[in-house]
This record gives sequence, structure tokens and C-alpha cells, in this order.
Amino acid sequence: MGHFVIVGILVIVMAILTYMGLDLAGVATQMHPVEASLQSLSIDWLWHWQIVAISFLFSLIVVPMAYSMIVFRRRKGDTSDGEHFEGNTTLEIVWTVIPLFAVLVLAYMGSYSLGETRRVDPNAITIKVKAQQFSWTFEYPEYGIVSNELHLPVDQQVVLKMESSDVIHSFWVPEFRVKQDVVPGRVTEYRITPILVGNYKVRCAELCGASHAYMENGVIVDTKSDYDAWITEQQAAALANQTPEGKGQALTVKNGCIGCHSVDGSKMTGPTWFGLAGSTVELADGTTVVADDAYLSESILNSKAKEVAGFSPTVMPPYSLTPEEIANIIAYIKTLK
Ligand code: HEC
Ligand SMILES: [Cu+2]
Repeated sequence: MGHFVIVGILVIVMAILTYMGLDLAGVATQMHPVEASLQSLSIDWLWHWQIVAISFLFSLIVVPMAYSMIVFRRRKGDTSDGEHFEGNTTLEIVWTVIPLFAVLVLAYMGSYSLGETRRVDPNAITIKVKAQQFSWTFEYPEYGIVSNELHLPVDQQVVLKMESSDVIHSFWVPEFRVKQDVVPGRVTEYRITPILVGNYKVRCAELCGASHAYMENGVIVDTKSDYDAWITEQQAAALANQTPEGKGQALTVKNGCIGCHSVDGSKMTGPTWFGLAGSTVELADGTTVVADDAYLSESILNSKAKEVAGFSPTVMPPYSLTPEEIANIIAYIKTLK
């Protein structure tokens, strides 16, 4: 009996030390980004108890093993065999009942956390999300707004209805904890209740192509009044955008062009549009061409027609755009100088 008492005490001491060590290393809590959503609370709660369970189970295995190796080691001159024994009903019952109970507790904790994460608020607002190589687009159907930044009002559940126009992407804001795949041909739902005003980022968490690492857009949790102000501002901008240039810019956001083309001269997967209109473009075959309307329109409809030096013609997907839409995009590209 004495051994059991000693081992029991050692297991508890070791479990506490292991937990303290993990906590010190930042694994228990500090490693996480801030908790910016209601859903993150129950997920972090589960995580915390998991660290506790890990600390205890680690000690439960390592301490008796080390204790036996040291205390019951073979003494000098002892050549006898180990004691032979067969069956122990009490032990069998104990090691069946305890794990059964543990698994039930774990199942309860898991379903509780899942239930909290998925809790539906009937007053949730709906925002449509479109994922495309390599950017996110957010549409507010109630207000007729399309934006490449996701603005959310604090303390209000939103449900994102997400679609992909090409491959599988994954919507992940670490501060919200919850992650959801976006699969072509399907609408996936993502519910979140932001609780902390701040600027975050949505990152694509599913390797989706060459510029996957750059597939990130701003996520801004606003106070209710800032959110309303943003909506009003966007609606006004949408009205002002009725010009061809404005419509063209909206089209480049909506079709995800700006996931590959920068408008400020920086290099991305595709050539920048800054100063493109009217410039002389070097082609892969060594010739040059002046970027007039005809060239731009041809490049948009079929980027493979003329290959720009230094870029791969295979990455730009084909688009079906009306002649008017093309003209609007070209009008917009012309403003970039
Ligand atoms: C997946 C990345 C990607 C997307 C999305 C994309 N492009 Fe491109 N685009 C490229 C690449 C790469 C090139 C250069 C290679 C080539 O000429 O085919 C290019 C070339 C172009 C050119 C010629 C540029 C030059 O410097 O001569 C134009 C204009 C253009 N794209 C417009 C668009 C428009 C408009 C959209 C959206 C409707 C779009 N692109 C979407 C990657 C992309
Ligand atoms: Cu992606």
C-alpha cells in the first residue's frame, strides 16, 4: 500500500509541475491570439482542460514507470524470475470503469463546446463571402455593398454564406478560432459573434495555389455606430461608383483580379496595373507591344494570347465579361498612373 500512496502523491506533484511547465512555455494560454469572438471562449475552455488532462495523463504514465524502474530494479546477485500471477478482476473492473467515465466526460465537454460554437441567433445578419484565387470578397445583400474588407458590428452574430469560384479555400480568422472550408459548388456557413473591437485578418487556410500565402483580407470589428457609419459611407461610394471607372473598379474586386494584380506598382502573381495603360509591354517572345485598349481587352479575355515577359500565362483564369464590363475595367486601369 505504501508504494501506491507514494506513487499517487508523485503523480499529482508531477501533474502540477507539467501543467506549470506547459503554462510557462505558453502552451496553456498565452500562445493564443486574443479572444475576439464569443465562440472562442468555449473553444479555449476546452483547450485549457485538454492541457490539464494531458499533464495528468503524462504523469500517470511516466511516474509509475520511472518509480518501478528505480524502486523495483534487480538487485545485485538476484537471479530469480519475476513473480507469476494470473488475472485480477478488481483491476480489470477499475481500468474499464475509469476510462469509460473519462471518455464520457470528454464527450460531454466536446459536445458542449461544439454546441456553444454553433449556437444559432435568429437575429444574425447575413453576409455573402466569395473566395477566389487569391482574395476574399464580401457582399452585404441588405445594403447592396461589395467590399474587400469584412466589417462586422461587435456583439452581433453574423452568418457568412461562403462560396468559392475556383478551388477549395478555408476561411480562418485566428482571433475568432472557428475555421470553415469554402468548397466550389456548395454554400458553407460560418457563424461568428465578434466581442472585441479591433483589426484582424482572414487568412486562407487551405493551400489553394501559387499566391495562397497572400490570400488575406482585413476583418474589422467595429462598434455599432462605426459600423453604421461605414455602411452609409459604402452606400454613398457605391452610388458615386456609377461612373465607368467606378464600375470597373468594383468589377476587379468582384472578380478577384486584385488578388493577382496590384494597383500601386508592387509585384504580385500578375503584372501591376499601375502605369500599364499606354505603356510598352515586353512579351516573352522578345517583342514588345503598346498596351492600348485592344491589347488590354485581349489580355483580359484571353491572357494566353500574348505572354508578358516574366509571368506565367497559365495562372490567369479565363473570364466571361461583357464588352461593356471590359470597357469599364479598361477605364479603371487607365486611372492608375
Ligand atoms: C490568378 C491570378 C490572376 C487573376 C485572378 C487575374 N490575372 Fe490578369 N494576369 C495574370 C498574369 C500572371 C498575367 C501575365 C501573364 C500573361 O500575360 O498571361 C496577367 C495579365 C493580365 C493583363 C496584361 C497585363 C500586362 O502587363 O500586359 C491584364 C490587362 C489583366 N491580366 C487583367 C486582368 C483582369 C481584368 C482580371 C480580373 C477580371 C485578371 N487579370 C485576373 C494573373 C491573373
Ligand atoms: Cu485560398
